[in-house]
Amino acid sequence: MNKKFTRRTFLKWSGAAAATIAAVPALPKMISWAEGASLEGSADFVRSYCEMCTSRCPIQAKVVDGKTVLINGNPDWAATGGTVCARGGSGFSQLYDPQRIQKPMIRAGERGEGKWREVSWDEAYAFIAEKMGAIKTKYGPEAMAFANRGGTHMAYMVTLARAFGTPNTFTHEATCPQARTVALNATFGTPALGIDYGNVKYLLSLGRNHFEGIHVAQARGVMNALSKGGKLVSVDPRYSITSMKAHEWYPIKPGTDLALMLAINHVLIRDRLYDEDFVARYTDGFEVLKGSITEYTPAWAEKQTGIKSTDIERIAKELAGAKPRAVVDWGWRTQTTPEEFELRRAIVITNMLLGNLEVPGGTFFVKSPAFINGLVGKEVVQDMKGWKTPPFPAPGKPRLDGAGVKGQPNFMVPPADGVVQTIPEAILTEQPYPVKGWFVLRYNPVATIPHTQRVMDAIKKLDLLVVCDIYMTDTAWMADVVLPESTYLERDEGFNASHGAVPGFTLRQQVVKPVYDTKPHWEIFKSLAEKMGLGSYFPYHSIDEIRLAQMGGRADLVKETKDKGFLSFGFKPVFLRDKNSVAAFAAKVPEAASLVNEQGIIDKPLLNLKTASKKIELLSSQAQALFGRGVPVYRPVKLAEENQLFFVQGKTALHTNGHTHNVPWLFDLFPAARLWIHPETAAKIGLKDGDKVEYESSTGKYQAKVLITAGVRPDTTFAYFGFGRTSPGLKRAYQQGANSNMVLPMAVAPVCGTTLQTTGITIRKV
Ligand SMILES: Nc1nc2c(c(=O)[nH]1)N[C@H]1C(S)=C(S)[C@@H](COP(=O)(O)OP(=O)(O)OC[C@H]3O[C@@H](n4cnc5c(=O)[nH]c(N)nc54)[C@H](O)[C@@H]3O)O[C@H]1N2
Ligand SMILES: Nc1nc2c(c(=O)[nH]1)N[C@H]1C(S)=C(S)[C@@H](COP(=O)(O)OP(=O)(O)OC[C@H]3O[C@@H](n4cnc5c(=O)[nH]c(N)nc54)[C@H](O)[C@@H]3O)O[C@H]1N2
Ligand code: SF4
Ligand SMILES: [Mo]
Repeated sequence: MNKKFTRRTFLKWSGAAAATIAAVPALPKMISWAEGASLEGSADFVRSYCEMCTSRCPIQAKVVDGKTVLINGNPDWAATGGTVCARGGSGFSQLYDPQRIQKPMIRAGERGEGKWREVSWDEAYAFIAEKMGAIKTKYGPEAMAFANRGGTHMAYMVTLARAFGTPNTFTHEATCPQARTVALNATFGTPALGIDYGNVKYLLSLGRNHFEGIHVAQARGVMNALSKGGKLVSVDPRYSITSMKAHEWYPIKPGTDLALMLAINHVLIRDRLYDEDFVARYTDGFEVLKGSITEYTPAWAEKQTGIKSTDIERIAKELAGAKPRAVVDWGWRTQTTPEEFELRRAIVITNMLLGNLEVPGGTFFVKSPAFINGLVGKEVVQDMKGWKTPPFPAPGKPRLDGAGVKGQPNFMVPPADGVVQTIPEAILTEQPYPVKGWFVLRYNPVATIPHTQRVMDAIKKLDLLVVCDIYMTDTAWMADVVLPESTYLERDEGFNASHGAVPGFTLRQQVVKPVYDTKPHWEIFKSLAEKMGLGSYFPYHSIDEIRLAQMGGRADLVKETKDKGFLSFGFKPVFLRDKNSVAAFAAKVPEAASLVNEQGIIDKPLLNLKTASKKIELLSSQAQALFGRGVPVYRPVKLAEENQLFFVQGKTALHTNGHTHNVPWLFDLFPAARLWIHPETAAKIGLKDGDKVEYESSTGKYQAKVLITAGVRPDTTFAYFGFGRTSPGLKRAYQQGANSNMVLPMAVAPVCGTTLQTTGITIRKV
């Protein structure tokens, strides 16, 4: 495949199959608004933020007679324009779903048999406290692992874990953006950077699927850029909705993006198209980088990627022509190859060669209160404080995954996130030590960590699995105790950091009273800790107390946020290398005026980074010293055997990861994903559209129907992620559509510790 696709040529080329490309199922059934709610009566509007995915967009919910009837975006939140996506708008379908977990439950039969005993909250806490106590006595506290998706739940979970004495707390990040995080850290000494999508002139996306992997503010940013004449180039082995909206689509061979980026860097450096002043002033290691890319010519990259060398040359030149408002998206879900650290580093380096840091339409450091206060050397913006707890006991053993542990392969992985897929390995192998208990919160590892069977086998070996969720998920189905949390529409919470080019916080507020016998996480953790004799670590009594502590006692800020749904500090977006925004910043914060240099910019922080050289490290001194990976180098990877097809996944606009497939409205919109297969490949296997197939990798197999479409490379298959659920407790979604993680292998990528979500499969008709 060596073709450039514009929208036009694509449609010509794909012929009749084009009609099936979008793969979005037929028109939705009409479903009535929140059952039983009348649209008459008094309406209230409550401002909060969404949790139908972790983009966490600010919302406004309309409540009539105590029932939520409509969810919109917060009309005052400019970045989303007061809009939500289809999932956000369906929040109340989840809220009123009778298939939610309605009461705490303790397993009554064999693990995974589906027999439960409904219990009181107190009995559930007592059960967990006793089992955790027994694990601690027999194996030590580190034999308990805690995993949580991340976000506002995190502080509570980590507090309980540390008080209990285990260092083993995890987020989902190793299955999602961790390669990007580690690459940004290696380059800048911080991962807290963003992209100013709305002002970009040229955006190159390597599988950043803005219009299906949705973050409303970012998607709107890209749409704004396009409407202002910006160019979008999509590189993706399949025709995503993002590819559809792009000016050009390149169906790259899976797992070869690094070759493309190295060749782009080659052209930028070979033709001196990079920003020489920027590179000289702010970066370190350019000469080593230059020496490392000489062989990575566009002709070489064409052989790896299937993208014509002339197109690679042109894209590099167009990027340079649009600089500094030219960006290569560093991606979100970074799981395409085991060489993901190198790929994300190469992308970050391209951006720095384009000199796009701290300018509108480029990349920027997130302006958290800590960043701004640190910059001006004084507190000018309120930051979160939190409550004081007694000191935690020192953990007796290091983390089981070695994240942040000197001398370990996962040293560069932030220990706050860890390498979550090592939990099942540790349970099964008892290495580096036995793990006997797993506390899982707002997280569904059975559905979302590759090699499902291995995760299930590990769970079967546990003494205790606690799951706190809203649905009887694939993981909850295997638990000893299930704790039903109130949904985001039923609970109050503390502040949520929502910083970007300006600092800001959002606030979750209860929209309606809990429908079932459920509780918010901050109450669950406090009660559980009290049962375990660890109550002093959770000294608050109410949500108001938590919020006030977070805002350093500023009742006025709490009130303002309750009313508006968010707290902003009246800043315009701050880009430190842009004269206009620096002038606006200095006018608002007089302390900043002395930092402005003769060019009218503030670049002190860019010359004082937390890297060894204090500069932007094109050559990462840390990755060089530890792993000999200072600059990105191409190591070919084998993702599929010769007789196999690549299997890749992506998000659908209508569902979230392993979360929403059982939500009534969303299930009705998209109940079951099919396996995409190219017409030529289908013909070779003798498949018709809609045929049922078995697909098999060296890890496992599964069955699903096929969708025959020219929107995928002939050597590749694609499925929307999150279908094919294993929990009979999800009565709608159970076994509907193509499962992904049944066939994906367990992997830990070098340096960044990410999983791998590409593999090779064979297909046969059943
Ligand atoms: N509607 C919706 N929105 C979401 C989510 C959701 O589940 N649903 N989840 C949220 C989360 S957690 C995340 S991480 C983000 C994810 O946001 P993205 O990472 O932008 O979304 P994905 O669809 O997972 O994007 C992966 C794309 O990469 C392509 N791809 C696969 N292999 C390769 C390869 O080797 N090279 C290239 N260039 N492309 C490849 C896939 O075909 C797919 O189109 O979305 C967030 N927003
Ligand atoms: N093969 C393959 N694997 C993947 C991916 C892929 O594309 N392909 N995508 C990866 C990505 S990008 C990510 S981010 C992960 C995501 O996987 P996870 O981190 O597991 O995240 P989700 O599936 O979004 O949500 C986790 C759980 O949170 C529960 N939940 C929702 N709201 C609440 C709440 O208010 N309280 C509580 N207690 N629980 C709640 C949901 O019911 C769900 O069970 O999966 C990864 N795994
Ligand atoms: S992207 Fe959609 S589902 Fe996710 S938080 Fe925003 S509105 Fe909610
Ligand atoms: Mo993700």
